[in-house]
Amino acid sequence: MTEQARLSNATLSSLPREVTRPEYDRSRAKIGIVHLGIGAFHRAHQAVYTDSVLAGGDNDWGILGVSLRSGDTRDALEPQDGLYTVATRSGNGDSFRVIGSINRLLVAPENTEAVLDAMVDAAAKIVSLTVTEKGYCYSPASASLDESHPDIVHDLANPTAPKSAIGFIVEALSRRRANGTEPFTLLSCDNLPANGRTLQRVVTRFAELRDPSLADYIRENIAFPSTMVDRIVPATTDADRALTVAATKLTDTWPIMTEPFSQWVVEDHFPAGRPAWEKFGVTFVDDVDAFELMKLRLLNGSHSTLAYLGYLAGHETVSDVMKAPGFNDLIEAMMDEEISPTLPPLPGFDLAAYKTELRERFRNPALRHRTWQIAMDGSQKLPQRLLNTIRKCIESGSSFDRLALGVAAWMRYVTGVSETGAAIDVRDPLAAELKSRTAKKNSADEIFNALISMEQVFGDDLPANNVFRRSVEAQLEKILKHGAAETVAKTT
Ligand code: CS2
Repeated sequence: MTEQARLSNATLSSLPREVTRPEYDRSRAKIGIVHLGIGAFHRAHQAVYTDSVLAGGDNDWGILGVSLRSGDTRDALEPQDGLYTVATRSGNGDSFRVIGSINRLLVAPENTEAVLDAMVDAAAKIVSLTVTEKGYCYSPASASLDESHPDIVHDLANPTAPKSAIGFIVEALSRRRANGTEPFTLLSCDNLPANGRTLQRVVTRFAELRDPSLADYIRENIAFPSTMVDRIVPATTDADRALTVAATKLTDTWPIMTEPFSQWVVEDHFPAGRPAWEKFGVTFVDDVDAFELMKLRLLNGSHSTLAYLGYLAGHETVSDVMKAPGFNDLIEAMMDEEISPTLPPLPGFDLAAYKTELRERFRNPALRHRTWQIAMDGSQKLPQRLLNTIRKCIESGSSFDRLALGVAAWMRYVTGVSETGAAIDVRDPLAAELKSRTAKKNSADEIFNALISMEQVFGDDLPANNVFRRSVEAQLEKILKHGAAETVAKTT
């Protein structure tokens, strides 16, 4: 087989007709958005909506993508002029679209000043983030800044050469204030409850520790709209790269695989201006909290539950898990009986249809979304996905055995040994602590006791709550005795 040419501005015109591509003059775009955390999710979601804005003729909203850690994305995309392919995959077939909204890429540890310069540039009106839960350098249970976090300690000691997203944001705002440049809007696009307010809390606290007048400036001048983001984006594999070359006849070293569904609900508070994203499917609302809670608890809560139980039961992907005995019923009952009653009302919203569609999305046979991928960073995900929902059930005196099964599966998973005795590659910022806490713990009460005192995860209420203890321990007991597959198959 001959080597295919690389995707780039120069080769765009050779794409097969059925591949959608930027038809606008990319060179005219100004950098209006600096995005921190230029990973697969951003490239499948906000960058796609913004590509449509640029195609619509508004050149003010090109994206500068910043990686806060590794240079992988820059290395893949720079030779492609920032272009990449999004493959939208489902049981009905695939479609391919080349996205042109990423105009420049920077790797923060290699080029701190260039990142700060871009953030200070007056044309940048929005700084957006997908840095995942752990990128907020907070305690997940309380959602307040973790002042002992190594990156925060570093950034407070070296404010002009930051490492964390929080450090970059505060330094850039400080420079804009000093220059008299209008501030930008901060747009969190991570899966956190009230993500705008959470970002505001950690940013303001960090600024307070640097200089209280800077914190006042931020309180008075900076907008932090909350958002709910939703699109399933599995990690790209070599098979996906081959699929993309076959369809586009060009080599793309980092194409993105995703599903047809995409949703973005945003609070409309952008004093410095924003793209007309509403023309391209984004919903603007006054208050996003109810949407965010619905999505976090129903989608992400179910996802994590399927991931831990499914991994333990030996399934590689979510669609495999959904086919295994009992899983669909478990998730359906968990959504209807345990999660839905905890959700704030969303008048006019068809919740039943939303839940049915969610399960359909999990079944998408064309997406190979690995249970292991979703299982990552559980210590950061559990509070908002499962534990807050359980708190609501405890408050109302209703049962939550299925949610407890999800928590128990996480506890079993982080012991680091699978049901066949193989090692589990537990990826989590607290992996070392999880490992040492669970070492040589075998029974349900030993494992539960080893983990429940992690205040960052369980707060100061759940460790003392006997209803919680009884329910989670009982489920953990079942998983240990019968294995995850049988436990799920028998759960009604
Ligand atoms: C997933 C999410 O990896 C995970 O933890 O639950 O990334 C999920 O696919 C997205 O939130 C969907 O919008």
